[in-house]
Amino acid sequence: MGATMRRSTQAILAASAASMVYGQGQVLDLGTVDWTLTSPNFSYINVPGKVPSQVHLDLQASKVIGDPLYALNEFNLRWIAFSNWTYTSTPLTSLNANANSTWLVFNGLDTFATVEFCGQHVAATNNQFRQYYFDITDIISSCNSPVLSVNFGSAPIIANATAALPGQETWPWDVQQLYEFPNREYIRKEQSDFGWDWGPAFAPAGIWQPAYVVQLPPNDVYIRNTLVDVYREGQINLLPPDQSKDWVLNASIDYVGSLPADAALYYTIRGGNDLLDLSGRLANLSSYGGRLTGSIAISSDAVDLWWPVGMGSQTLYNLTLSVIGSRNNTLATVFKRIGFRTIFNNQTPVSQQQIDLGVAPGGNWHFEINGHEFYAKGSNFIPPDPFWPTVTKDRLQILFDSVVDGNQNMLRVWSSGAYSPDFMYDLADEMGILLWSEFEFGCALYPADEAFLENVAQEVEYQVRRVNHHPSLAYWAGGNELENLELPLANKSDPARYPQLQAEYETLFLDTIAPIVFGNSRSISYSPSSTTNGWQSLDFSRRQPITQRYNNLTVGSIYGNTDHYNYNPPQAFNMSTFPIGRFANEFGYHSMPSLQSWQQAVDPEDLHFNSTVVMLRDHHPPAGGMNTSNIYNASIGQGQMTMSAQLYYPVPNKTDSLANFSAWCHTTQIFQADFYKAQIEFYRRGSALPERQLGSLYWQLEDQWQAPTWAGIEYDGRWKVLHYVAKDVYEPVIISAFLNISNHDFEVWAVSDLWSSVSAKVNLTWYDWTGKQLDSNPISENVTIGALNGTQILSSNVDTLLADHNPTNAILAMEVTTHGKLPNSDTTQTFTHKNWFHATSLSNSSLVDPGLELSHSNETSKFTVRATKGVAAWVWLDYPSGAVLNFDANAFWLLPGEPKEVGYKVKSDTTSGRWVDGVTVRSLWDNNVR
Ligand code: BMA
Repeated sequence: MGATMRRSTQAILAASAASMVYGQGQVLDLGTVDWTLTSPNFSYINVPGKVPSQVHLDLQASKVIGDPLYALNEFNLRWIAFSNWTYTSTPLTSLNANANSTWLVFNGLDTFATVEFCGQHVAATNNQFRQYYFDITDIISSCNSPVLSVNFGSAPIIANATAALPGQETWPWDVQQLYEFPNREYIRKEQSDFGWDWGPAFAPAGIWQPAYVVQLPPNDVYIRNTLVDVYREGQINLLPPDQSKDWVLNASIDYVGSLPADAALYYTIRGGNDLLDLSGRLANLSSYGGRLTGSIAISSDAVDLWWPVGMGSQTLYNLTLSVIGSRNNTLATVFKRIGFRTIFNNQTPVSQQQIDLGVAPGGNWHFEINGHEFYAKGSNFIPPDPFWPTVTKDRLQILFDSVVDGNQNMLRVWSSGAYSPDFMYDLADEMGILLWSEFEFGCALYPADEAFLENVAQEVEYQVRRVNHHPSLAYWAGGNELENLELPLANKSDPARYPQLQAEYETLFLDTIAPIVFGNSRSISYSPSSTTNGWQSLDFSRRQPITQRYNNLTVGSIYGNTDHYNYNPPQAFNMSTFPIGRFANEFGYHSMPSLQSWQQAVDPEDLHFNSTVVMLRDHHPPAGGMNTSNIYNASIGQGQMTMSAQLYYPVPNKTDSLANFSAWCHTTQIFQADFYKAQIEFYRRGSALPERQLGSLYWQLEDQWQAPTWAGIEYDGRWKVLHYVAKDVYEPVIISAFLNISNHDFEVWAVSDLWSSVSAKVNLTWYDWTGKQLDSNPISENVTIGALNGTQILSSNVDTLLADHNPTNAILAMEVTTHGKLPNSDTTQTFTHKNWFHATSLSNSSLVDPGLELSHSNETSKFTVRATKGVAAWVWLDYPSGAVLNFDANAFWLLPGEPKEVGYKVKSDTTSGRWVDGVTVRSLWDNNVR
């Protein structure tokens, strides 16, 4: 019998990329019933509650509190986190008291919940990231009033109590990064809920994920989670898959209820370019512990590959899995959308063949998609809101549009937020964004007692199985920066205890997590720490195969990935401080959001660079505790932004205080973008150097509130200077200059991440600031740029090049143009990239008024910008509040006379198009204008 799809199920499939239908069972979505929210601490609070939701959101909806993100409400609302909260349902009268079995299924409880049904205790929970399911059959059978109540204890208070338990683990004082609420490492709750250096600390509570009551007849099941693993025959995590092999599809469902002994698992796979239509019964069926598993082989020729954006199409297939009972009846059906791809994180030793090609010895550290190396271009994703229930698919769609518009193909989903919702992976599957995913541990060491490990094991098992089918899932890492930061700190502070602390780290991240990842998935690579020197050896006869390299390094060899934070402004553009590694997975510097964002969050009288409210929203360096007068640390962060702006750019000193604030905010964004640009160019050039550098993921993609942070996209979706500049240097083919600030050696390189070699035309021309061409050795030549490689265009010394010119009045315009094809594309495209080099910092350069002019055409829906008097540096189109959009280009440079047409993409608009009239243009020169 083939599992046929019924009409109703097709409709469901269209509505959602992963949904379920059931046999005769009944599923009550607890989001559809009425709830009240009360607190034993505050008898006067009794407001409607929601599922899924969190207490702060429900209190805000009932106007008990204002916007938590406004001004200093973060501090004013601490009382919510220190209180207990109860969600109580109306009587669930639609339930059947005589069902054969009744289950409560919570996809997420945040965090310390006591669940009662019909006035009886059901269970207590202690992990935000686990799915909990409870058999309440007995309770409902003798129930007068089927009321469900979920009482949440205060997470900060429970964390403190857990830390104080006798015999509890402790660590050297400086290892555990303290943000605001302490002791986050003892509990399994979103770590940034306790504060982080880019966000507020609310420690929210609530039924934050969908929840259900499931009622089943005898011999029926409810699928609570599904694993689908698609891999090449013989594939083993951490080793390169053989691309000539057929595919294996392994499917495994977790259910509640009772499965008939002869139940079978059927599949259909439909879709793709050739309208594939496969169906049948899964082989190798096994049933154990509430889990039914089977697999099939799929011919490699039968399916099209899934590729990340810019490397091919994102072909997806609809998979239906049906549990079929003894009478050929369908007990339950689940839909998953899948893709056929291998994504491999290559940490293998550099081979002799690679060395012969010029790669430095050591370990590889890069990704390969379907057997191909590629350059990973992207950033780090943080939780887009302090309150996850507000994060909808539509909201993420806007953000992910910006990811793709920004020429990014990979996000590192940072590891101390929450596991990404399925709809986030769905979007990434459709848009071709690879999601490097992580387990939620960061900037601390963690306990390794049995109860903690068991709790983590349950969490990891659920999450790995839940998301493994998404082709966008690229990688699993254990935690944030543990290997390069926390372990060395522990070693330094307490060398005697270090072996024990490292062993505990390995117990958690290798012995506990790795076997669960590898036991469920053969398609995804895993590493215990985000930043790492990689593995030293693998032994597949062991329960987990990895021996980490740590600092067993050979001089002259290069290992692992890198991060780079340097808050000493004079060193920002000193290339010798940039790390040389195989892959840059974090680097950054903070900047202010725009005036428009500040106005959403701060009263007009607080709109000053160092007003108390602005400063108390700067959490870098971390506040270091609950003291709300953390103004000292904030002043360090504000100072870093001020100093870097002063050092490198003309300093705004405008008479209008709001205009001055806005110009200052903007100048900190220019420095940020400039600093990231220098690093991205350096890393990308590394693809042509012995480090064979193959990735740049900067810190951080987006904001979760309006504050000074590392983000390139502000809270409402507005792009900072950084996101535009990253878009520009993430173009496939770029041209860049490299200055050694010590001896003034100077190089220009063209770099390409296309998969075939291209011939390119390059032009290098020196100008003065009025736009007059200097006679200093213009270059116009044709070069070849190798596949995923770079070509040096010029190697010289700036002092020699500008011997006859004043370096403060000399700028180099660079341009590369090539015709080539994106990977797996038949279409030849023109790739052009322009770049600028200034020999002295812009604060010391002879800037002139470029006489910028701006016009807009309603016909073409484009702006035209023109410099009429001189070279314009960092030309910036600004638009008013009320709309969110991005221009095709921004923060560019212009020669006089050269018109630049700029289109735009509107993401949201409450101004009925009137924002167009409010668009202004400025350049760095405007900082000099009072
Ligand atoms: C790295 C990250 C984050 C942090 C960021 C900025 O350490 O991993 O934990 O927010 O830098 O400090």
